[in-house]
Amino acid sequence: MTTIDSDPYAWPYNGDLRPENTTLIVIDMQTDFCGEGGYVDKMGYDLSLTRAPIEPIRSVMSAMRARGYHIIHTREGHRPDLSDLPANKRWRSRQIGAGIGDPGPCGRILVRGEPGWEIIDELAPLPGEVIIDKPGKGSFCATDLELLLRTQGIENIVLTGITTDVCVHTTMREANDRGFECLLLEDCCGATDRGNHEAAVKMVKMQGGVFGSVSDSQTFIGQLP
Ligand code: C5J
Repeated sequence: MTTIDSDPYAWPYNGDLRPENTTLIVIDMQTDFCGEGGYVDKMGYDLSLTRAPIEPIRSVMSAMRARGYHIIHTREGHRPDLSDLPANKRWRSRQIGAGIGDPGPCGRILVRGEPGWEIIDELAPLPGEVIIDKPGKGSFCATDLELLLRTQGIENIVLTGITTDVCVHTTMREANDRGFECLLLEDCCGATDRGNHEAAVKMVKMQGGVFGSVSDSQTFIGQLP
């Protein structure tokens, strides 16, 4: 029986925490979401909020790599011909002055292969680590993530990345509904608004842990088997 001190329950619920059945997922740590000239910057949000999780994620990723846990990265982005970009998503992004597919300081915004779409150097995937390219906010929609998790025998998912209230939350909800046991590491996530980050963390803890449980990087690293 191995668990991590978490709120509202010690995670995972069944105490079965092993490298073989557990993955870290690092969501959308791309220049477009936390780098100068990227999508979030163009929308005028405070980059310090989405950059805050970089160091905590780095520590968690290094501890999990050292113990042989699965590591999965995701990237939000669209095909260069924008054939997978819903018209309403493009229209809304243009409303706020950061049109997806339009040129910007880091190349075309949220387009696969452009500099802004790349994962930041500090959290670059190692060769052999899984990268999921997703056109939407959730990591399960229009990807092979679920197939990969089931094939590898993964039951527990540790969620990190940006943004807490959008892609991290959507992925956590999708995973929870599929029966995966989820842990959110609070300081390893960030949102474009501090209040939204706090609200998103609080939502997880309702109803006895409606989407899973919540811990932090130092507690997690200190107790990880
Ligand atoms: C957003 C994301 N916020 N990665 N994407 O549009 O959360």
